[in-house]
Amino acid sequence: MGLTREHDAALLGALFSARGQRITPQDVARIAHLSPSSLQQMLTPYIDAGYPIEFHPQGGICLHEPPDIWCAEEIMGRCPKREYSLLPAWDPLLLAETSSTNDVVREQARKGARSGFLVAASRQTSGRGRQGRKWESPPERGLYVSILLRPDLPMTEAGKLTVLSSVATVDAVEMVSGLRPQIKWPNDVMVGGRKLAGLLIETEPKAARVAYAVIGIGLNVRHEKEDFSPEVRGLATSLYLATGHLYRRADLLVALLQAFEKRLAQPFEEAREAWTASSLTLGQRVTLTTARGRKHGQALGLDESGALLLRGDSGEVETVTAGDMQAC
Ligand code: BT5
Repeated sequence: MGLTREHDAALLGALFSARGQRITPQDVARIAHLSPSSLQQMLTPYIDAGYPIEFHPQGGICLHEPPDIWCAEEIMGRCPKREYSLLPAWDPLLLAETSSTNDVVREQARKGARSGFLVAASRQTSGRGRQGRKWESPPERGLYVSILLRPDLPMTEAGKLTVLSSVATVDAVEMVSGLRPQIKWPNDVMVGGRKLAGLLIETEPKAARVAYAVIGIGLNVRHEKEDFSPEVRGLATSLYLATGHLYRRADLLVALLQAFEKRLAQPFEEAREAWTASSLTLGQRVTLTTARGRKHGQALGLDESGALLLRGDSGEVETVTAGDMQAC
């Protein structure tokens, strides 16, 4: 590896921005601020890891379409901090296997990790949904990622994070595949009526404000039908099943981080509008199952804090912050 992780990241970022095209070593060196002579040495570990980087005999260097591999330097190099970003630079930790990426990030958050720290794993052995439900996380099929944020928000507005994160997930899927999924309140990302992704957002309060939030996203990327259990198979889909194309998980992670950075920097109103435009259930009659029982009514939209507005059968409008929704 090179002098620092940042040098390597800049180099991979430069190669990815010219993906599939031949560029001169001088160009790469100029973008990544490296001497041409150090390039080959720096790139060897990445070539050994499986990145198809070719050095041409007459000079020039090319990154061919890479397989579904990733490394932190790729993610860092392709997601440099944007000028408008409210976050420090992304700090990815990529694991082959873990229990739940949300648990790893929570543990690091308690130890003081900063906003922008994130963990992605190729496999989770105890991937979680809400209320103790399971998130099926077979190896190298899905993107299982948790992002640490330390937003300056009162707990009463924590619902905004679900809205922002759902919209960023939809943006990322569209950026990579051209497919624009729909959002089913509160945390499902759907394609053709099936669940493509789910979000698990865990917030830690401190004096009525959000001390930190862990944004967990599970996105089904390369699953075949048999990769889902029989119970989930009929309800779930993957980008492969929906499009016939095997996308790289790293490309989706990069798109997700870029979308996140953009949405976080925007006024919440823009995310709310995007959410409304992508909503599967707005305007419909729905049944909500909440901790306080079942409610029927019409889903009207989101309020300024990100909570759902539901018009009950007797006409009264109430705000709901958690629950499960079913179309009637
Ligand atoms: C969710 O819960 O949809 C949140 C899923 C969050 C997963 C991510 S992965 C990275 C991070 N680390 C974690 O441990 N979790 C987060 P919920 O709305 O409760 O939905 C759970 C239900 O979805 C299950 O009961 C199944 O019916 C269904 N399900 C399970 N695995 C699925 C999959 N891979 N694709 C689609 N549906 C699934």
